Amino acid sequence: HWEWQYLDLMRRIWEEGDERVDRTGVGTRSLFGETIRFNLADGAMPLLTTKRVYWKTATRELLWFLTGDTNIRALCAQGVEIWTDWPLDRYRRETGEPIERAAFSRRIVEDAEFAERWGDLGPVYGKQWVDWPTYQPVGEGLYKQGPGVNQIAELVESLQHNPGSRRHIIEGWNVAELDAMALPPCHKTYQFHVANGRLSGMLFQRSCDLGLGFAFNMWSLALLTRMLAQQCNLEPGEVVWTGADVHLYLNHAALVEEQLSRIPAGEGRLTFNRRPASIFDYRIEDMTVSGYAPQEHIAAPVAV
Ligand code: UFP
Repeated sequence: HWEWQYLDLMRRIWEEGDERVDRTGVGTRSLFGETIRFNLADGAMPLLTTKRVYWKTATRELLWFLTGDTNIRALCAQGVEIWTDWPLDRYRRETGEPIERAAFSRRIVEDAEFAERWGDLGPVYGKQWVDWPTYQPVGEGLYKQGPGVNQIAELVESLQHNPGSRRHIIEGWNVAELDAMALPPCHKTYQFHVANGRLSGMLFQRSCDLGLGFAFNMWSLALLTRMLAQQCNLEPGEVVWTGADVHLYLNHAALVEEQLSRIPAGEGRLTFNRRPASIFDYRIEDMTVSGYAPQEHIAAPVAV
């Protein structure tokens, strides 16, 4: 079962990882430079079976990236709170008001002006993926904003018309704008590869919370690859996940112990209910996952 790659990595990090102080102050054990592979043949998807993975949440996030949106409002409106803590933190810091997360999220959904003021994450993935800023010289040392680059649209173009290219890349790491982002991209670089009519996808993730983040990041890599394959009339190939700083937070001991006691079994499969007109037209209702019978979800604290 492919999932042993994940469980073995979890065990290795917990037993042999270097203990380090991290940005969040929680502390981690970490290994540097790890790979996990998965074959997408026959609709198979890399969903962990040793705990329930909320794939719809990850899917809604990916679809939100593709709209170019960087405001959490559309996510909160769908009950997706994975980005809420960053704006919430800023709001509490800047206003001193000890608002509850649920109340903050509700206000974001109900009050458009409030969302405008407090809900934006800065130029994170969505912005960079579909509207990477460009600058045009207009005079001596003067520039004006040029048209944004839609990396996703260009990727579909290049996969369709120049499949042999070694430049099928989506980049999130816009160096000039990192300071303005709530969180610099973790899943920062995707590269795609076409061979024998099959599309494979690879992710370079600079930083991975193996206990919480990985399951989402692996799903999204596979889903994006499947969507691109469908749009480009290619068969799904393989996904290759690579993590640079792959870590377990020290407060995830209970999760690690529980998950390592479980045995992976079965496999989730994904079918698309239709072929949307473009890569930007997918909706959550277009996706059906079957055969996914995971073990119970394991909750663990998120380090912000
Ligand atoms: N993290 C992930 N995957 C993600 C994401 C965040 O694993 O998609 F957005 C984790 C990695 C790390 C933390 O534990 O969030 C980001 O912190 P830093 O920027 O210091 O690496």
